[in-house]
Amino acid sequence: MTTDAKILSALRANPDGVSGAQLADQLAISRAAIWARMDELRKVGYDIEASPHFGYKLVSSPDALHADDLLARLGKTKVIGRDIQVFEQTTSTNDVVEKLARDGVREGAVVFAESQTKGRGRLGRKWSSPTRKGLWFSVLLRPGLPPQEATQLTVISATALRRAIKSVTGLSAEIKWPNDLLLGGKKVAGILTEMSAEVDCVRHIIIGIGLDVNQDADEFPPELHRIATSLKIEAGEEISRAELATEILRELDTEYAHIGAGNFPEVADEWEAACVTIGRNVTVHIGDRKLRGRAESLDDDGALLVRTEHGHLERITGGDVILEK
Ligand code: BTX
Repeated sequence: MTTDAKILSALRANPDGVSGAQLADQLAISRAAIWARMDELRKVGYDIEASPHFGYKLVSSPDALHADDLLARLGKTKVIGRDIQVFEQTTSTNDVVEKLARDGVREGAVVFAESQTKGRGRLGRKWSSPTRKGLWFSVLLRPGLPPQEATQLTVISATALRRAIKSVTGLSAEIKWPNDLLLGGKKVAGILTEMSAEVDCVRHIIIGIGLDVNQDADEFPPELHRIATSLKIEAGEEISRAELATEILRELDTEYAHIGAGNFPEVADEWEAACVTIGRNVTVHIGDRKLRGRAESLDDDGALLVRTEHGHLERITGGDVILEK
């Protein structure tokens, strides 16, 4: 943890205040250095009161995301969020993490951007990522799975996202296979899983998550008005993005450990229970191919099993699923 992360962590652990002497002792730096760091933190929007009486006290945090703050809030995790970076703007956080992956960075690294100029969905579709309105981030994983099991990671990501949304806002999102979260039938989040693999083993996987948090209805581009929503619209209040981001990473870390321990079927059960796709008549578009049938269940690798109108059971690992009435 950086010095600022340790300071923020100590301030959060001591809501009534912590003395400069105590902090200096804990962090093994001088009181003057602590004072200087507090000043820097104030400059980026942290309201930190200081008095001879109670020492330093954190009154409020800015809405902007700060890597040190996210690390401090998250505390120790097994894998996910061991390294966090926040960019004011990037093209796509998936591209930034792809470079990290090629540079050999260890798994668990997370990159957030306050806005993306080339945020993308699947098949090169555009993902709207306005400044500080949502959480736009990507996670680097090196799961050592065979490529056909990679869908498991999209499944655990959707489950983790859903849990975090529930615990921070109380809202129950539905999952649409494989990568959408819906509230009131509208898309509130999307997951873009990109993989680099050998024939029999995944080299790395990048999980890109876009979550609409604090947009008002009129802040979505016109083409998304009918199909997209935000947590603020649904909950009726502004949501703390830092709190939500931390909760998502914590849940993702727990779920990822489940996969490592071979407990994917349990996660899959939770996923299926929240999934609007299962039990519905669907049309699946896979490239130029179109398939109609009924989505029956998820298999052990996270693939969707669809009973076609001709009675075959098809295993779907990608493509676009349209829910029929
Ligand atoms: P998708 O292909 O399932 O969805 C893309 C479609 O979703 C678009 O064609 C559009 O109709 C709709 N859409 C675009 N922007 C939004 C939005 N903000 N909210 C709701 N609907 C929208 C879904 O792909 C995967 C999206 C992943 C986005 C993350 S953000 C961080 C990371 N970096 C990056 O470039 N992508 C991922």
